[in-house]
Amino acid sequence: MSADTDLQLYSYYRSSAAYRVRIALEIKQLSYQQLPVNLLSGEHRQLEYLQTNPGGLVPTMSTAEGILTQSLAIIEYLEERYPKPSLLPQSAMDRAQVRSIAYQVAMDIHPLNNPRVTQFIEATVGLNKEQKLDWYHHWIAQGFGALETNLKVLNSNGRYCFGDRVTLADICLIPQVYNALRFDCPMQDYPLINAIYRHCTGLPDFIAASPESQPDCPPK
Ligand SMILES: N[C@@H](CCC(=O)N[C@@H](CS)C(=O)NCC(=O)O)C(=O)O
Repeated sequence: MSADTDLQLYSYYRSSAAYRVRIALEIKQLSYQQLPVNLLSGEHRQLEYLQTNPGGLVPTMSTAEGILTQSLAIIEYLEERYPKPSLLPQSAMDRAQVRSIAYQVAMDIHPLNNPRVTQFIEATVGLNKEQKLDWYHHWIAQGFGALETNLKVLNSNGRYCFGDRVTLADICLIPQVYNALRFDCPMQDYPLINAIYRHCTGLPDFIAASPESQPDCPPK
């Protein structure tokens, strides 16, 4: 790991958005200090954290140049500041294809299953636990169904979403699959997504970034 950075990451071990940033940091071999924010106990809604991230979400990254929020903005910053190895392919079209997959996960799927959203519908619409799980499964099925087709169209090789190395697309997909498995989403209809998940979660950078490898992960 390179030691010439001054990066601190506010993270929660199970946060899929923080998991994205951790994977990017590992791939770029950047050293960073991790500052755990406990989403279960509500640390992210306390004044101290809100002063750093007014949206009350993780991740947040503190850099020598200032504070950054939003996982994709943080990853794009790392990509520009520390370009090698790159998380995007060469051509404009290929880069756009990779971003398209990444955004399907980060913008179309993930926001709908965020705890603050499911907690709100639980409290206001009065959904029970099972209905809340149905909500989660519904949006994963919609999102992963479209994603599986898109990956086929893009000729994914079943190891990575795009081309023959890790890109921003895998960085977004893997944490979302981790989450879907945690909530028992049926996964049998997504052979490509499953194959990419199996391959990438065996890579050392993904293992180091995984929830189970984080300092705030409770012991089993
Ligand atoms: N678009 C944001 C999403 C961040 C986000 O939703 N973080 C979740 C954890 S994965 C969170 O902090 N949730 C707190 C809550 O829902 O109360 C990003 O990519 O950074």
